[in-house]
Amino acid sequence: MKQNSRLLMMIGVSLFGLSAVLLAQETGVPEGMMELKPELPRPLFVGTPTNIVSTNLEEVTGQPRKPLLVPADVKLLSRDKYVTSSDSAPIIGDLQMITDGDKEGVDGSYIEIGPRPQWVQIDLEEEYELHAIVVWHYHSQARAYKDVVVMAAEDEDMLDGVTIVMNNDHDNTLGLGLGTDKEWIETYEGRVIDAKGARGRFVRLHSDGSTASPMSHYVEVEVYGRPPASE
Ligand SMILES: [Ca+2]
Ligand SMILES: [Ca+2]
Repeated sequence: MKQNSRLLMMIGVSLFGLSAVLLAQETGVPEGMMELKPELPRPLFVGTPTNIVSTNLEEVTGQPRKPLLVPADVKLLSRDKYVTSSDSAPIIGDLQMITDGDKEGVDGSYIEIGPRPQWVQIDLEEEYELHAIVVWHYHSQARAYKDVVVMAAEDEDMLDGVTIVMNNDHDNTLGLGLGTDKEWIETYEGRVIDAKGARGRFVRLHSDGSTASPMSHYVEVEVYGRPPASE
């Protein structure tokens, strides 16, 4: 009887080991990495709308997005961090709502700035190695925002150690360079941008209205990263 239970235990342990190996193979997540899984708000519409027209819009496939792998010690850095903007007096809401953790798409959860090109900027208070920036502009209605340029720098004026993390300003409206990234249709999932280890204390997000309005909107921005490796 004792031997039987030991045997069963051994089988159990090896099955557990096997399933762990299979799981690692299935997910394809290399050691030391993890899939970034931002907490998501409630969806306000379902399905992927195909009636949004814009010259630089990515192809709408209806497929779930590819997961972003980041180092396993990456943390959310931006919660409740101070936000400034080219428009210091938003038409709707308060700039600090961009980092308050509320990602709901409903009225009262987004800010409106603008019109035309504007930016918002988060001060992370220290320099970090950045791995992901997730942005929810507005998700109670399908639309695509224009001239989205995301950059990181050491200083608040974006002069020192500047990295352009993404740029979908394909015709250089903002004068920051020709962007090769695509516009996307906003959903409750937000947009996960790979920051590829860019360094910076300040993160600035540009935009220039959307397919729906000349104003820009933000529900939430999250910045994920870790302390830079010492040199
Ligand atoms: Ca918010
Ligand atoms: Ca443009």
